Amino acid sequence: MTAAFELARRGPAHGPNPRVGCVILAPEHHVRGRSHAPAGSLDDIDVLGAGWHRGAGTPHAEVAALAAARAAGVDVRGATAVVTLEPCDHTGRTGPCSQALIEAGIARVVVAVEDPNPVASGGAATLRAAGVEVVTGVLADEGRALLGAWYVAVRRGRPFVTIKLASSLDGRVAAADGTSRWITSPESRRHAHTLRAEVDALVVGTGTALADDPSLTARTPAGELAEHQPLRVVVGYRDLPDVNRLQTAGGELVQVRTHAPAEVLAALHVREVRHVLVEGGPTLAAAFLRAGLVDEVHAYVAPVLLGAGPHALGDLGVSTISGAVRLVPRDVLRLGPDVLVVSVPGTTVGGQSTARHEES
Ligand code: AOF
Ligand code: ZN
Repeated sequence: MTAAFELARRGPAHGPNPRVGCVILAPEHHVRGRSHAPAGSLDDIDVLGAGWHRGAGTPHAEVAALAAARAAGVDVRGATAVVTLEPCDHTGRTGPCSQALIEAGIARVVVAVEDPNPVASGGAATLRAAGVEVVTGVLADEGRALLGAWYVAVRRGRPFVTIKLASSLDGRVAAADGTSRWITSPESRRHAHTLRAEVDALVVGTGTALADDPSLTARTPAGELAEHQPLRVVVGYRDLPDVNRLQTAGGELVQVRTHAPAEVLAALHVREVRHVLVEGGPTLAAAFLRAGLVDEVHAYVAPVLLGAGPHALGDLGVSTISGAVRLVPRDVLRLGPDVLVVSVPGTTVGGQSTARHEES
């Protein structure tokens, strides 16, 4: 399974489909149980085929692994398929993997995570009904972590939401006269671009679009456009007559005419967007937090003091300290002179915040 995870990681982190890996083991493997093989090493195991999913519309991991075995001229009848996600049971962009495994004569399927996608799930039951032995839940926590935003988005039926804040040490995003370039360091901005290249949509409010005329593209450290460009989404009713950079090369520009975060997410869910990055401004970020529609907060903090000027976040409706939105820190990263704090919403248990867990 560890090797299947490695294969899955080769797939793209963005896009409507999950990252999935599959390894097909010779029939005698699970009988001999070569437990002395180091974790993740396939050297000592009889692998008949391996594959991973390369993005929506391409073969699923199981089909890719079966094709690799076929290309190598090996017989997979009676073999074990180790898959990071339950084989699908539907015809979507491609056919059902459950049938492909049955037709190939696979005898046993080992799965990390059950498919949370109601449209595609059911593969385990179909396989069992056909006489295939199925084991699920192997290294499931690691499998869910690998599926990341996709897993949460598909389970909740709405995109996973990351809010990005970038501010001075005193929580400001611009000086009193509105100038804001640059508060955070080049290292922080580079880091933010790597995240942009992994999400499906960048979301800003009309206020930010009109005031900053951002390009909302994912760029490489050399300043070129990254291979994958997320959708550029502007939320709000105002027309965008003068935006220039948003019209230049990059992801498709979409305006969602609403102020309700849930409606924004519903519109993007229809487009199979799994992960959105809300980049501001303060009003839109606050609206998502007030609606309880934030899964992760990325706060870039620069050792800069402004003492005046707008804040990173608008009114959350918190009037007294007991109402504070307390998050659970997950990661702290130093980026040049700056610090990135990644935190997630918590559930408060006896005054202590604990991270909200995503379970099957
Ligand atoms: C993948 N790759 O390796 C596996 C998937 O639209 P489709 O036909 O590509 O189906 C996508 C669904 O299939 C996906 O949401 C997930 O539930 C299931 N399994 N998908 O893209 C794979 N095994
Ligand atoms: Zn499939």
